[in-house]
Amino acid sequence: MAKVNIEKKILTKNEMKAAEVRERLKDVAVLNFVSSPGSGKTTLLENVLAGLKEKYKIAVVEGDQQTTHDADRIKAAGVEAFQVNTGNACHLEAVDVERALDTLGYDLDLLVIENVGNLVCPAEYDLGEDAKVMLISVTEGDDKPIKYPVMTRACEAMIVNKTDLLPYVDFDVEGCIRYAKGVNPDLEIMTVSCRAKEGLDTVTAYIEKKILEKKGK
Ligand SMILES: Nc1nc2c(ncn2[C@@H]2O[C@H](COP(=O)(O)OP(=O)(O)O)[C@@H](O)[C@H]2O)c(=O)[nH]1
Ligand SMILES: [Mg+2]
Repeated sequence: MAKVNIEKKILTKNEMKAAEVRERLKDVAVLNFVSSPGSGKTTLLENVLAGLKEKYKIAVVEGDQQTTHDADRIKAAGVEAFQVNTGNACHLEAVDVERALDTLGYDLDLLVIENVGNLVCPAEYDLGEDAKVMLISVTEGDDKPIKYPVMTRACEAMIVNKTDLLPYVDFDVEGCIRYAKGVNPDLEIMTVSCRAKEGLDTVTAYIEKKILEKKGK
């Protein structure tokens, strides 16, 4: 007799919550920014969102173990922000995003999530986002995309930041991109310097494309 194997993936509590968040944000572009601490996530958001906020309704969920520094910086740039302090935890969970949205509201064009700074556990947690975006700064070493392949594979785009510091560090941009593409050939790559204000238009265009894709649905 022929045997049929029926396998059903059992969703974790976080995956179920992420699905709920995704459903409620089905017309909103949701981007989850991940990186090592200090790569420049908040600086990039301060720069890029300041322009986009003139056209779109934007909110930011900030994740850090402690302090409200990043939410304060985003608010100072004129964008709504909600700080989640994760205490001992190394990542945000979908329930944190849901809690933030209770305050921020769902009437948005773009929700940006800045995850807790590390390239390990945020890779494993779906927050209901459309895409994860990884930052790497040139002071970190160009091999990070292959040292943290789970994250590299989980991301849609990688932004290489702090290119103004290239003359002072041993960082091979092409080599870094080669490592990254070796792990995830579809990765979209952008290079920027938030300090020198270079490449920011490319990031703005990427985010705007994500907003318009969701609006078009
Ligand atoms: N030289 C240089 N410094 C930068 C650049 N972008 C950010 N920084 C600095 O890097 C540090 C960490 O930035 P921050 O945005 O807080 O990083 P986050 O932890 O990833 O959010 C700050 O001192 C920033 O001023 C850049 O393009 N060039
Ligand atoms: Mg930050």
